[in-house]
Amino acid sequence: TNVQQHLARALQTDGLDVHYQPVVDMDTRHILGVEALVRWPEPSVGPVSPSEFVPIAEESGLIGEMTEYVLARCLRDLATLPPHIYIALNMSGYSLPRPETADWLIEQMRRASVAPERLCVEVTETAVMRHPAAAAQTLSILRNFGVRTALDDFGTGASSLAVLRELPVDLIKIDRSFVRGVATEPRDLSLIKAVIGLADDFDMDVLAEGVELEAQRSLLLEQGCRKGQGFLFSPAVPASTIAKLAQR
Ligand code: G
Ligand code: G
Ligand code: MN
Ligand code: NA
Repeated sequence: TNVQQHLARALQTDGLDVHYQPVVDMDTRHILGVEALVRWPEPSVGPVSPSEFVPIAEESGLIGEMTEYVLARCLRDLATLPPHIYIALNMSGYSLPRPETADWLIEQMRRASVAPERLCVEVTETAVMRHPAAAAQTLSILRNFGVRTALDDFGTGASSLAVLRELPVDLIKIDRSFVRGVATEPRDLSLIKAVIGLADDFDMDVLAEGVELEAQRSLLLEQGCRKGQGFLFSPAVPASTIAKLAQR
């Protein structure tokens, strides 16, 4: 398609940007890390959302190239950020079950001399549940190397608890659709309490996505969820802005 050709060209001509959304300690508001989010400022049609072009990249075989592009940016930008800040990379459900993925990532990190703890790999719950054994294999290789692992969009993917219990992930990211109602909808609060309890039982850390309101922040903190991401703190911004924010 037309979009596919444009995207292929953007990948070849440095036409994509990578922005970073802070992950904060919701109590102190200090930046703990950032999530890399790809941006396509297509001049002829205006910005195209990754929720549109990532699926196109997956279907057209460009996803490998796009992931390489984003990772290269992350490895370069890590050098400009304070050493306590990590970058979380979204891994496509297409790459996750492939046996070469983990080795490839490790090789890129070695070449860039980046400490493994400075990278976190995010995979969606939906992608994991599609190929649980292969996903666990990729995640466990990365985690043994020292890379952190996170389960993204948690609550939207119908996890098997048996799979979740054995999954080598350090962090569960509660999907923003549940965070939205945490201060107003008793059922959302119940669900969030259950996820926090589950994470605790499985020795996993927990993070709330899409925090937009003070009321959500304080309720989440009260429930023992200390890490958060959302417009209340910051949208995704260029690496240079993160470097400035982190100095404060
Ligand atoms: O940043 P935004 O909310 O527009 O992102 C929309 C979706 O695109 C999210 O689900 C996000 O995880 C996904 N996304 C953003 N950047 C990347 C990326 O570099 N790789 C992959 N696979 N998905 C991404
Ligand atoms: O699926 P994933 O969690 O990777 O998606 C990240 C997406 O969520 C990005 O597109 C980002 O712009 C969006 N996002 C980040 N914070 C907020 C927020 O507080 N509210 C809303 N509505 N979207 C957010
Ligand atoms: Mn994510
Ligand atoms: Na997410």
